[in-house]
Amino acid sequence: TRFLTVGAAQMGPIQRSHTRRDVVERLIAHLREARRMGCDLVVFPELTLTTFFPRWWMKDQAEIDSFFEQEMPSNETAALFNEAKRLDMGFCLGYAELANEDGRIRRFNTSILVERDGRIVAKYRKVHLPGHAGHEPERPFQHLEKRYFEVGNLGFPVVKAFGANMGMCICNDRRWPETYRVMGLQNVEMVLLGYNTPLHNAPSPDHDEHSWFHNQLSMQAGAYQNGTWVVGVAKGGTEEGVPSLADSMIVAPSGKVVARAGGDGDELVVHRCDLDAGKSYKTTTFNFAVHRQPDQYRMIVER
Ligand code: CDT
Repeated sequence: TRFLTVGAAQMGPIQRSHTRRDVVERLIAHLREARRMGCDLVVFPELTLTTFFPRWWMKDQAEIDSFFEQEMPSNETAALFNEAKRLDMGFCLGYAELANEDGRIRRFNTSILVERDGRIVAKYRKVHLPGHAGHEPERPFQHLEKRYFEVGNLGFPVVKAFGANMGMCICNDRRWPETYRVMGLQNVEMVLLGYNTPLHNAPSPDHDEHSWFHNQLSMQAGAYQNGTWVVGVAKGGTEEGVPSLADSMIVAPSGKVVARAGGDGDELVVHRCDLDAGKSYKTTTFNFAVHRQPDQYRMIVER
């Protein structure tokens, strides 16, 4: 059997006054603890390097772009890459990406997977962008991902890394079965995902009390139905006055939660994952080649 020891590096709040350098210092503290606990891979949340800026309506493009990274590694994140390499550990990092592509500037909500030698081996750009594009001042805070980001254009890639088939998705993606299934069809063995989930959703406040349940339900279903590990990592706590779900967790291919954060601050949740644990699911109940009926699912891609 193959094992991979993974650390879900939950982060407490990152306020607007915190610099990239402040954040990277906290990320490095996570790496060092993860090393002591025998981790091979550390997973950081969505938009790890700054506060969750889509909560604000901004018009000044320079102000907006101050939350984006133009290169990776950057001056501020080089220390993270160097420390991980020195410790012989990989990591997954979410950040706002400013890319110059097809002759124009494009902005994505991105995560990358970095191998032990410091190489970026996979990139994912968030597909399901929640929230709204226009200013809705009646909300206590905004959720302007549809304003600040384009829909990701890389699909859901699954790559061989850390001796496994690794995939990524980001936050709202975890609520959609298609996310996991597209990776399941590529034989994914571990899905790495970071999230920022405010505990209040203005258009549907009756869902608020179910935030914990919906988070867990989505990740457990995705894991079980595709025979894959799911590593869900929060930025939790109260950030700029907005309380967010913590509850980072590692879910086995059985759908069982095997490790979980206790608090809502910086906290490392570790599990030694048996990468072959998904095999019995992939070869029986969810043997796709034998049991799936894609002809009957056409509507899914036609509408
Ligand atoms: N970051 C992110 O995708 N958060 C969403 C909140 C949606 S409320 C408009 C989530 O699905 O957790």
